[in-house]
Amino acid sequence: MSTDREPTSRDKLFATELDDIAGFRFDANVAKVFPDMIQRSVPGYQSIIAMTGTLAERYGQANSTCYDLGCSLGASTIAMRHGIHVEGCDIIAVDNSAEMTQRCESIIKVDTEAANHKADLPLLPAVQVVCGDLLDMDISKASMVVMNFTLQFIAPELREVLIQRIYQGLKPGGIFILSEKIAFADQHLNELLIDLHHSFKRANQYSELEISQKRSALENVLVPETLEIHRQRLQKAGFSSIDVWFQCFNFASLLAIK
Ligand code: GEK
Repeated sequence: MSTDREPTSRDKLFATELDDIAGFRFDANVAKVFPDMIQRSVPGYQSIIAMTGTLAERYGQANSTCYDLGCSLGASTIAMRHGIHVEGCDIIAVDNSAEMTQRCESIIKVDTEAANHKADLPLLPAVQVVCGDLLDMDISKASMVVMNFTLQFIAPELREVLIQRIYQGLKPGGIFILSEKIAFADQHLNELLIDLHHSFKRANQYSELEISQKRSALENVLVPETLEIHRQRLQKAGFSSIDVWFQCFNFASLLAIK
């Protein structure tokens, strides 16, 4: 029997030749190998998660809510949770994959138990894990909203309204962290950075077959945009201070402050 206390399984989902490569879905198979998959696939993932905690320490406000939109197994939520040391700051973690939220719930439970043992509990933010579409989430009295590698899965035509709602839900001085796979307007650069990303995956023991089948599965499911488009959308929503704080190849993280 597998439990969330066991080490994560190795991602071998695309290791054998598939007759029909269906569009990528965050199902039970993906949820099971997710930590291994994301660390071997996203350059800088661990730094971005760790910095999410550091930013939470700075920006988490008393009597506010922090949101993790597209939480998967709750890595960003846990980082925020341990960064925040103010009273009355809770966290809402949302994902529309039931397989992800079920596992996320048990991971959060283990985290709470560990904090309990260390008597860390008094200021440890409460976490509510919600299984649902982030597009339907009410976002209000937020001091921090995190979307680590999730906007890329939202239909491009719905992104502007979502970012506007995030801006409206943030308190003054609140922060939005947006991490994404990005595209480049210059075709040569775009191809080079995709190639460098594939080299990163090869270095992490993904085979050519795994790289190419995963790429096909993500086609039209993960839609990257340029940094310029992200910046313009954030500006249009009303954010005042916007910049990239991390980039490695075609993966970047922006922060935007209200
Ligand atoms: C991490 N942030 O570990 N509503 C809710 N969830 C959604 C939606 C939606 N409309 N669309 C996609 N998702 C995490 C990693 S993974 C990134 C985020 C990746 C969820 C989807 O189910 C998945 O769990 C997550 O967004 C994206 O820091 O796999 O590249």
